Amino acid sequence: MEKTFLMIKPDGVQRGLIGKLVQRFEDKGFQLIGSKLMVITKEQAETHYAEHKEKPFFGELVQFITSGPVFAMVWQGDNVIALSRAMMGKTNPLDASPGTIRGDYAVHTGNNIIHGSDSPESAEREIANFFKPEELLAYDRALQSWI
Ligand code: 3AN
Repeated sequence: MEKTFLMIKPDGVQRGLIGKLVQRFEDKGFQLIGSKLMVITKEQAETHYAEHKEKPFFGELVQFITSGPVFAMVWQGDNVIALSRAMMGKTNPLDASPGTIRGDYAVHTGNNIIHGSDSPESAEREIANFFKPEELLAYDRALQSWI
């Protein structure tokens, strides 16, 4: 089953959006298999955003993501990577359609509420950066076969 790493960023946590955002992914039909509220270390942030190391906003990005608690999650389901990215909307809230998370809740690119892995390789790397294998639970859900 495909897995993805989703993270409600410090702005989403401060704005009290954890419940609403978890609800969206549950409503869609995905399964939450791990989650925790955590303050991520500078090292974890730099590993997570390594592809942006040369960008002018890198320092700001690391500063922001380590500035307060984030809600880190692992979700699973068919096509969960692409479908959760579609639910998040475009990176720049100016381009994010209404109805998407960023379209509904975000104004600026730097504070865009949520992160989601963009490929199976990123998902594997990001899950390993934030979770130990024993923090992910395999369990059956009675309604799974209806989705
Ligand atoms: P996404 O989160 O949609 O995959 P990425 O991977 O291109 O987007 O960017 C990672 C994060 O870096 C974004 N979520 C955003 O917080 C930040 N970011 C991207 N582009 C900019 C920018 N031009 N200025 C400030 N922050 C940016």
